[in-house]
Amino acid sequence: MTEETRTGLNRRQLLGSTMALAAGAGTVAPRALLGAGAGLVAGGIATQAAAQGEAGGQPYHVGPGELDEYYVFLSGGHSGEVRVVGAPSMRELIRIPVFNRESATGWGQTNESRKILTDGLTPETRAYLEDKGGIYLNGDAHHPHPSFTDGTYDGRYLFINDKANTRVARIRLDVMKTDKIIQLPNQHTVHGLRVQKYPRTGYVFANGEDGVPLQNDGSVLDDPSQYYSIFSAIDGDTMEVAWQIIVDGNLDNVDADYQGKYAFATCYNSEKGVTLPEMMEKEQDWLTIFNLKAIEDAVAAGEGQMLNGVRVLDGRGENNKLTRYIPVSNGPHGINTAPDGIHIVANGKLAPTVTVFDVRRFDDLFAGKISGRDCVVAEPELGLGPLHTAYDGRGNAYTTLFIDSQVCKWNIEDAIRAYNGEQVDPIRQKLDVHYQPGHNHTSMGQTKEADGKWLISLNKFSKDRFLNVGPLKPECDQLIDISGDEMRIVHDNPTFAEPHDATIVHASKINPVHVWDRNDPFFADAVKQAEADGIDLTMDSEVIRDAADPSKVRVYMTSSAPAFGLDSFNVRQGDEVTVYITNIDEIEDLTHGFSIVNYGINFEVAPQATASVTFKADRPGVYWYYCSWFCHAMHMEMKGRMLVEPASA
Ligand code: CUK
Ligand code: CUA
Repeated sequence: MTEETRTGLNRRQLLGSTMALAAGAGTVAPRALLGAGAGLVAGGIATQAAAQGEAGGQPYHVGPGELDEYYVFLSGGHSGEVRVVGAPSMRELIRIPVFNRESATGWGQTNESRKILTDGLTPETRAYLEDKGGIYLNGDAHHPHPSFTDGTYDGRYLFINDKANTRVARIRLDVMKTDKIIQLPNQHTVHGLRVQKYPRTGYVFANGEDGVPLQNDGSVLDDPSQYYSIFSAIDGDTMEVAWQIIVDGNLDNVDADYQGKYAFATCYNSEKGVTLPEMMEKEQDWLTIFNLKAIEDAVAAGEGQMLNGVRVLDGRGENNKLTRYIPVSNGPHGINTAPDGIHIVANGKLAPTVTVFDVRRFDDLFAGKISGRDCVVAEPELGLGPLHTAYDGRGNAYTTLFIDSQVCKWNIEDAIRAYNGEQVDPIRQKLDVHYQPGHNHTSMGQTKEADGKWLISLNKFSKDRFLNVGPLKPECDQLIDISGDEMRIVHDNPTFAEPHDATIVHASKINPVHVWDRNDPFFADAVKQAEADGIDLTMDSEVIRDAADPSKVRVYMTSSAPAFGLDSFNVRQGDEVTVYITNIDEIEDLTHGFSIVNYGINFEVAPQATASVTFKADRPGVYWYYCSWFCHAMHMEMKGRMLVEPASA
């Protein structure tokens, strides 16, 4: 039942009447009343709190100057970035560039970011990108997941995958900057990504989706029998691949248990097909379970093979000691561990059911005492296109139904009773969402501290939901109040291309710094070079020509509102110039930028940071550089000239 059907009014009618009422009431925000439609109709003009109380809801309006209770980390999808949003307001707080090239921060242009973007590439990719600017310009970010300690978020890192170019990135949550990106060798695409919950992260699990030859050098082409999908575990502390497992089928999504013993992935295309009909042939695919202890023992014993610097083990087939394959209906998609630490739900996608496993039975499964299907404790039929499931910590699960455009709330214990033959309906409510939901996520719902307050439904289609912007529509994120017995949509907002997944983290778990620490490793290379040149970055502004290679020039400049340390500097046409800007302002939020006109250069320098860029001064003439972040009343005057002397003919 939707909000519309309960109140008997559609959104626009309600909005219209609310506007009129709000005008009379003076202080009542239209959005607050809109969400509390039931209260409004029953009681006329009501304050937000009273209206929400009557409807059994919780406050969600965040007024000007008020802070949100949660951080939401949204993947930017094929934008390649991570977006940080506050909940429940859904206000966008910041974007963190990761796999993309970003104009405001200079991500992909500064030396600091290029080092992060290039250090972890495979040698083959490095060679491939050599004449293409050295970095990938695209990324397809799907699954943002923070690091855990003891079953809940510890505020250290956020990990995210790039499906398009087989990369995994780590973001430091203290500064909200990407600090490591690695490309996985031997693997082709990274789709599912989640992290070890216990005892800590620990491992970052990364699913290889597509199968390719192990040595993908052209020696094997159109022979799918020699294609392999790979499952990788990355050490979250070092960001090195710990081990890889060759598996049967294509891996889709992954999750881990609360015991630190198993990771498990949904798997489609058990047929190993390369065309759609081939992939759809069989009725059943698998849940693939990885036994972490058995894998670590095999790695320690030197089993398997070393391939491109990584220990690769074979986890194919029945009764190998590393993996088990449990049959589930054709094409399962999401896999989600419940906060009870016991139940795991694989979402049917092409089947109307979800399959519930009891993780406590996996020991016996690996010991050969029971069969895979003996681990299944429920299989409720929920509706069409179940993709992902979230939890409220009160025993309920919330599954997105892609084809039905609904979120289905159901009770895990009742589903188990029904599976055991009792006459109970586990379904509590179906709520229309707008439209075609993919992932959903509850507040703290992927931790043992699931608090059952909010659910976000990430809908792939928005259709008529917002002002038309032409053929390419935004996606639609909807915030749903799940604190009461009934789910209620309280807010929706458009998003751009396209958040697959999100994580809702209580603000108390994240403690970002206010200004940079001058000792931060992010700009340690610049500090080192300056020391070698006898420069104190926080004091000196100076041009230094390299003694060993006179075509190299280093320009050191402080920035302090409203002036750069140099009004101008001279270089020669053809010089390789590196400009180091150090923001010596200590005031929070006083960010400067550095842009050189017609040289295609711009980047940010936040308080106490150093940022640098290297370029060839191959255009002679006068080029103004200016501060690109509005920092001061005399921000427009914060500029200087780069004078490029023509090369002598
Ligand atoms: S996937 Cu996109 S909706 Cu990449 Cu997690 Cu399911
Ligand atoms: Cu510095 Cu604007």
